[in-house]
Amino acid sequence: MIKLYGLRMSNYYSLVKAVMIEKGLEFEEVKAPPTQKEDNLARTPMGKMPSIEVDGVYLSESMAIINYLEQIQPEPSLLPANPIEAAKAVELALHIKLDVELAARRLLPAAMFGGTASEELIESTRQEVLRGMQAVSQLLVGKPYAAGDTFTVADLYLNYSMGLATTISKKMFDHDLLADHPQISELLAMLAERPSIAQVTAEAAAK
Ligand SMILES: N[C@@H](CCC(=O)N[C@@H](CS)C(=O)NCC(=O)O)C(=O)O
Repeated sequence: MIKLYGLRMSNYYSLVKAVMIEKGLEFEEVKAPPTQKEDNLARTPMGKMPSIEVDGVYLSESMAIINYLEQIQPEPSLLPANPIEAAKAVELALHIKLDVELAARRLLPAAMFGGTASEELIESTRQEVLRGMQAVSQLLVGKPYAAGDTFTVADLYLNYSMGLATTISKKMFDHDLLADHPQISELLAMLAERPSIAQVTAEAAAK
């Protein structure tokens, strides 16, 4: 059985967990905080969460894990069958992850853990996150899901990345990231009710 390492409070852990639920895979959750300790680094070389273990092999990075899960359990697929549509879904997921969430994360210590950030860092992050949101908005198809008519990895990254980016943006530069993107807000409301996502949310709240 697949072991999923990390903590339920992590958005990327939650994302991978939702994928396994979507695919009906059996898995065991193992509590593993992000540390630079040897055993954790063996599982996940940056010490981050999540990671999985399959037959004694460790794998980190949510996109690599999803790619593996997609191959061992192709149905239901989290990518459109058409190759270019599948690539567009991954493109959108990457822009959400790298240009919105990861950009905003630079201010995470200041926003949530009592750290400090220079005015320059706040302003450069603001500009980058807004540019990322423009890219996401340009690529987002809707109708009804992020990449088109089926639920894909793009919806998962949208669901699990926007919360953190929105919170950080509100706190650090008093900007409501979703205010100019009602289509994204509506999609997020729909995704929150999806059974896999609702289950992950409920279990994280229960601890
Ligand atoms: N690129 C990684 C990101 C994982 C990540 O940033 N995890 C966070 C928790 S949501 C973490 O472990 N942070 C602790 C750290 O940065 O040391 C992925 O997609 O899986």
